[in-house]
Amino acid sequence: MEPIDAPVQAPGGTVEVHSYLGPSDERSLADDVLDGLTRPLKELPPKHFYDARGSELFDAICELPEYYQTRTERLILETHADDIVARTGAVELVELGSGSATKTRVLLDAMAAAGTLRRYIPVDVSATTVHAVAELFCDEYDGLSVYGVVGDFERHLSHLPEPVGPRLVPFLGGTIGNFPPGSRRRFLRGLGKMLGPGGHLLLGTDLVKDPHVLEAAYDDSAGVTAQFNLNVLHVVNRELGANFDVDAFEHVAFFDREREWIEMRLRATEPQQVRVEALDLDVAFTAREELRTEISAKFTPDGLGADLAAAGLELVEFYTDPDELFAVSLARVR
Ligand code: AVJ
Repeated sequence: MEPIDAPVQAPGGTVEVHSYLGPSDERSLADDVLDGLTRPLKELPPKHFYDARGSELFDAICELPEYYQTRTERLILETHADDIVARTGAVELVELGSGSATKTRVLLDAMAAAGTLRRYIPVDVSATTVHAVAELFCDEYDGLSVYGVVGDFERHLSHLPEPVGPRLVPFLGGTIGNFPPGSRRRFLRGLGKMLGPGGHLLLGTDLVKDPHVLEAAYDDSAGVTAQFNLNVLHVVNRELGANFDVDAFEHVAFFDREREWIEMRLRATEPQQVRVEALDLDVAFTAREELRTEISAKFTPDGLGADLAAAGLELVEFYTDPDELFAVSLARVR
């Protein structure tokens, strides 16, 4: 698919938005539900948490006392943004999934202050989001060019424009932890391919720590994470005409010490027969049967180095907070 929108001249800068989503992309939830609910161990990928309600709940999670990740990463970025910009000489920033505009602003501000900022490249599956951030940042940063890409950052990274200079690609929030180890390395290798000459990846990862601290972050006392987890059943009910009895599932979160990841599941409290109309699919849950909804990997510096190396990348700088709760790693192609 080719560009849908013509370049628009904006005061000082330019905005252009290209879309690569086709009809096949709407199949993703249906395909994932068909695959995931017919497996011997039932599973749904975490990307379907984020409808309007799910995104609201996630924003609420980020403010929870138990969920230290968001505020810690923000602090690390604020502390080291100038250093990151100085070390990379970055002139453009690629944003993968543009929900994180506040974190991006910290980096764009540092690039603007250093006088290097030329271009912003938001990539998001939502055309509305891409247009919104494009306009917002175009107004905010004088002379900024915006090259928006409407697409899935897991599949459409080959459509990014050629770099106009050293590129910075943040992948923040610990989202890399949602990938199982093999896909994680494959995805990181893909990111490496789009860095271009002198480009850097800026990777946010949660760190291995006391399991109680980790488990509290995914099972907060206000029950927000439980609501967030259960919301995926509402999504499937609404989008695919399913009839999950959401009240008959309970939230489960535990740290798998061997694999070093948090796992979230939904456990059926009683036997349940679920009909998914759009797929002409009937699924049975036995009492206490669990549906895995997310893994969220936690990292050690060594493990991170090994993943980066396996993806053809090398660590340039490892930024962390005083309590070593979270890390932001700067990496480049080896
Ligand atoms: C957005 C994937 C980083 O794994 O911590 C928050 C999502 N899940 N609480 C994470 C999430 C439960 C979050 N990521």
